Amino acid sequence: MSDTIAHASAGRYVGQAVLRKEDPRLLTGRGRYTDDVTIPNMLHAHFVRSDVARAKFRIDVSAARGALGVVAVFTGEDLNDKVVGTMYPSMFVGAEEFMSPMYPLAVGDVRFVGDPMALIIAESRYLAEDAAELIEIDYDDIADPVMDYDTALAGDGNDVHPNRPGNVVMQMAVPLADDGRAAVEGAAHVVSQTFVQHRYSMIPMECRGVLAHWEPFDHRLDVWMSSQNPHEARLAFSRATGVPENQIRVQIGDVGGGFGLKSFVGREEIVIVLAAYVLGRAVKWTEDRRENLIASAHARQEKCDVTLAVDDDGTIVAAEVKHFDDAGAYPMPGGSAGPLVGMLLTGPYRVPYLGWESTAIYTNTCGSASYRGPWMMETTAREQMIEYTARQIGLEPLEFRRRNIIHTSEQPFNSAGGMVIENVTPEETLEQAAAEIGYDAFRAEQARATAQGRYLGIGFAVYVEPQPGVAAYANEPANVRMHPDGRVDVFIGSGAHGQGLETTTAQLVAENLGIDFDDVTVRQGDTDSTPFGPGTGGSRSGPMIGQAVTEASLLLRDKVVAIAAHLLEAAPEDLEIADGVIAVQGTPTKSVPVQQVANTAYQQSATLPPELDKTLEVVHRSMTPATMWSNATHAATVEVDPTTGKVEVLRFVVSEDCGRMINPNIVEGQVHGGVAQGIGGVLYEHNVYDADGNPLASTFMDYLVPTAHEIPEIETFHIESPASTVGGYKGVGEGGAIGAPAALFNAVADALAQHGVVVTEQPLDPDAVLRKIREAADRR
Ligand code: MCN
Repeated sequence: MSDTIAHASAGRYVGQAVLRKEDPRLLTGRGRYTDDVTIPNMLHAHFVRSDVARAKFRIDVSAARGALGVVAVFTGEDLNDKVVGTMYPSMFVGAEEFMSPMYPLAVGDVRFVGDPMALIIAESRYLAEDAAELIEIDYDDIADPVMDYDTALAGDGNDVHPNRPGNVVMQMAVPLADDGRAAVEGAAHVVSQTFVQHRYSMIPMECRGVLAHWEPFDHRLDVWMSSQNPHEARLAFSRATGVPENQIRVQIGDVGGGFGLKSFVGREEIVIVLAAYVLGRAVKWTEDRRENLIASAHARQEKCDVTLAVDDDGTIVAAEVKHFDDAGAYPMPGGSAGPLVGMLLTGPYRVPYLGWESTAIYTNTCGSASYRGPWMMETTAREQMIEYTARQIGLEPLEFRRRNIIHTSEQPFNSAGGMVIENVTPEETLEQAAAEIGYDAFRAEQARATAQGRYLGIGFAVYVEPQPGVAAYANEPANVRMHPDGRVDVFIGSGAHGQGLETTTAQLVAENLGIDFDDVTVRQGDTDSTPFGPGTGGSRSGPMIGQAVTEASLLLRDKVVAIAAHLLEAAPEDLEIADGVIAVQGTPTKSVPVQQVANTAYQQSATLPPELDKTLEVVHRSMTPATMWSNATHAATVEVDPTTGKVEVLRFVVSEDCGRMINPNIVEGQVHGGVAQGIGGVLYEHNVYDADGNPLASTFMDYLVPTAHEIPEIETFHIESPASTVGGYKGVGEGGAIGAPAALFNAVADALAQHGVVVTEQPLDPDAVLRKIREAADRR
């Protein structure tokens, strides 16, 4: 291992596996989710959705309007013009041309099964759903839906949105330069293959939900919603309704998972807020699981045509990729991460030349949204291509990686995709994962098993993950306030949705202020009390909340120490804080409790010199460093049953580097959750459609989410290398879901390759695996 890798030592709280503050509440059923909030006289909403993928429609809601308990029924014609500004969230304002037209409710045309056509508001959800039976809908001109890349890009005028001709959401390219083309032409091996990833999605335990209340006399819009991004939501509601931001309060409470789905405000959430605004009553909508599965957002349906040019000695000399992304009918912002897939394709490898093109298309399916590592197709395609190419040119995949991986000594490394990659340890994690999974021993066991007709395989995935620092992500706030009793509140601009920020944020404050962990309260997810923040996304809370909270706590510490220095008649630089007591270094008897300092500042301030700052409060905003990266290697072993096609995951090893860990327990939990989603994605989960655009997985009987039985123990190892952030933290939340699919896919591909079977497409459910085995047998 390189000696540039420093292993950070644990502090009193930072680096410790402190038990999660939120768990007693959440595990005893005392969490407060959006659906738990009630307001007297609130109304309940139900959406009427399209049953067909593509049609013109007429809707008659008159009978429903007179139904028992119904207060209002809105169609697109009634509601859409209530949007005074834009439907686009702030991050993407100005980039509307890259996005689908966004209507609150469908008008005239429906574009996917689940498209919201009307909203019924009634005294109860039951009455609203009963009234839906009275709505009459006529569908005309049902054209064949656009369901695949070829149909979408045929250029025959068969457009999902007439004002988006050619079905192109976004297309960008940086072609291979002439030198790169020459490198391909001169290479000993040029290998091309297409890799297909299928549609699966976020599936949070808590579906989406929103409760909105407009108080016309106070000019006050109160919104409770299940969100990863309360401030962004407030901005979106302000733009849609015209209510100024400071008259809108968004609170998120506890959030039962988001995984990217709740990063942005969806059509339904805008519709509920508009309806509450129009009616002047509180309106609640809680998405049910069927709606969540067919109409919230989908992800991952992408394919890549990849070419690698390789010299005789196994050195990669150039790469080219054409990426296609099915964004559905109404992609959400962040739903198509195409340019990142292209730019990141070379990942942790030394590839001198890269050409890329990325195209996102509209289809008559549920729109896409960002899902935990939304650009992860670069890892899926690259890591599958690495192993595929290695087999084609007769090299061990591990050896092929070793010959091309970027060493720490080569960093900062300017990638062919235009990125500056630094502070990453791909080689170290690769070697750690290979050692921990017992690579050589497994290969020997595999050879014996293959001779007996068994299908054993091993696969790897190595990736480097950027934590973005652009637009709203360019800064992160943290405000810290000490109370007269010495306890501290910390206000962060984001809001946890499962990843434990209440705990890690308190650890950071306690560590840097030298106070007790239990004396810190984390305030989050309420736009009235917390500073504007960009929410959680891009695995940036660890690095950026970590940095902002560290800096704010140290600024507050300076103020506390300055007052203590006066009380102790000592120089501030001679003081230290530990366990809530400030003492002169080397003379512990000369000390004062933090609580006494706080009490003096607030209640006996006249006893302090006028020049001493007595505001024990810090308002802080931290700027994002130019580059932030983390990285990991995943390795899996599997056995495939050639008679049933079932894949058994034997072992799953992760070696990750998120820099200094704030809480190793939480870091490992993040890795485990992401890997479970990756395993579920490759083997079980599929938002499958038929050719007419009907979703075939609309319950958990059809959409298979893995349980503890399907997920093996995930063995997690750490490398803590330096980071660009204050505190040394890098992101980890998305990584599990980025690396796991490719590692598992490669393990299955390796098992099948031992018997001459080639796979390049997900999912790898038993049917698909068996079909591939039979096709290969038929060819022999
Ligand atoms: N952490 C740490 N040490 C580090 C880095 C992070 O202890 N060196 C901790 C953080 O303090 C935080 C957690 O690990 O508690 C994840 O941090 P980070 O990687 O910064 O990611 P974010 O907090 O920004 O979370 C977002 C990320 C994304 S983008 C999705 S999507 C996601 C996720 O992580 N969705 C999740 N993790 C999830 N976990 C749960 N349970 N539910 C989701 O919906």
